[in-house]
Amino acid sequence: MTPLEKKAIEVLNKNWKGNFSIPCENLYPFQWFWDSGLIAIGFAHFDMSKAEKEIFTLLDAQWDNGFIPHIVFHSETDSYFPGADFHHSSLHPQASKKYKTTGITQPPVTGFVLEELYRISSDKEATLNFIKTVIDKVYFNHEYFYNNRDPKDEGLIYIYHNWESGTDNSPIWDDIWETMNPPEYTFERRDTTHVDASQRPSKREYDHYLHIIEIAKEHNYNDQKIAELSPFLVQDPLFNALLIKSNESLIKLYHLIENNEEKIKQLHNWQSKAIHSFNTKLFDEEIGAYIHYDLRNEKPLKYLSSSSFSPLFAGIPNKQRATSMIKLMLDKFGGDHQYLCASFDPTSDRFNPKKYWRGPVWINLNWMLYRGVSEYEYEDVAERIKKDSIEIIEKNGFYEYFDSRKEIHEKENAGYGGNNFSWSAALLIDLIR
Ligand code: 9WN
Repeated sequence: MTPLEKKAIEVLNKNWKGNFSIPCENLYPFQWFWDSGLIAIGFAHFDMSKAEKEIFTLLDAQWDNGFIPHIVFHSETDSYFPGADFHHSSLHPQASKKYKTTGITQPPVTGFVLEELYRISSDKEATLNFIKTVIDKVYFNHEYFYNNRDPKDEGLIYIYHNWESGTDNSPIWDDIWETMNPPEYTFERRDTTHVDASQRPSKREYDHYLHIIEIAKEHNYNDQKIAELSPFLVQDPLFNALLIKSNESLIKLYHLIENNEEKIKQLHNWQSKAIHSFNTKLFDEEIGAYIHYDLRNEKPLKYLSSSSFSPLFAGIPNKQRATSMIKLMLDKFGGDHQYLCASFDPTSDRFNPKKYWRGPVWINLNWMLYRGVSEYEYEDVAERIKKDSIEIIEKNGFYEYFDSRKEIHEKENAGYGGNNFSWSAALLIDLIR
């Protein structure tokens, strides 16, 4: 085992809290939805029982309507804002009675994570037995999305908050902030006591984030009301690609489990509608990749980001389209002076290589792009993404995000946000195994 892998295992074990993991100390002291899924992939390589517990605990916080929250508040610490009291998700009649949670969700990774656990497992029978105990919860979560988050029956799910996207302060949302004018709230930021403020969202951005939640709270987190009233209502290509990828995994796993014909049929129905809409509505010919759609203001958000390439991970584009997307990625994001893959278009004036989702490289997106590009058999590009991911971690440590400009890494530490960050460690393990 290499020293880097050893260190990655240490990071994961340190962030393990008995039944679940935190993304990192201080900055993120609770359990997060998509973090948990990706962390389980890392654990699966050396401690399957932790991988299973991670997923079990996450799904234990599922609401009675199938919704899975983006944060499960396992402790009372006030070192994170906004905490459980602000979110007050128990206003929703079907919210978890067992855990305090948020009333927003995150990208639905759980389906494909279960398939990853099965792929990695050296005891397939035991892992399939575990999967049998949780898979219906994941199916129920997908059913929740299609029944409650697709008002026009397009097979495309909306998100009603930027925190649901996982790519929280992407410059794409700037267009939506321009349509809003929230009050200037008084609150105490905690993130900027842990991390340099230049690497985090601004105070005004937080006003927008809080305002959307205030509106949801006024209506007890009722989905129909949110669809009617939320100023933020977006069909996000990353979120929808991960749902499609997870649907595909559920189909494969239900086949292995057997006797689930009805569910498999339903999953195929969701898939055909979703993939068709995705390829027509979310692909932008001019840009040459997938983009976000603003459902509230009925307009495409014409920006290129790492999310634009994420449909490769779910096998959504045909080979021809995939080929031109990969070329675009290399041309714009992959010059000799750049690490793949910046989170936002490096040629845009909204690009900021230090600020969170406005430009830095994130390991979770890199991992998805690596997997997607290799499925389309562009092994050299896949290897480049893998090499870049390992190199930035080797040079800086297991940070949350990294500067995409190579020259900065020669001069100073170019890892930003939280350190000893769980999914950077987990996915590094998967990349090098
Ligand atoms: C809000 C935990 C989460 C990730 C997100 C990342 C960041 C939270 C924050 O941290 O978001 O959910 O407070 O900034 O953007 O993707 O899941 O690691």
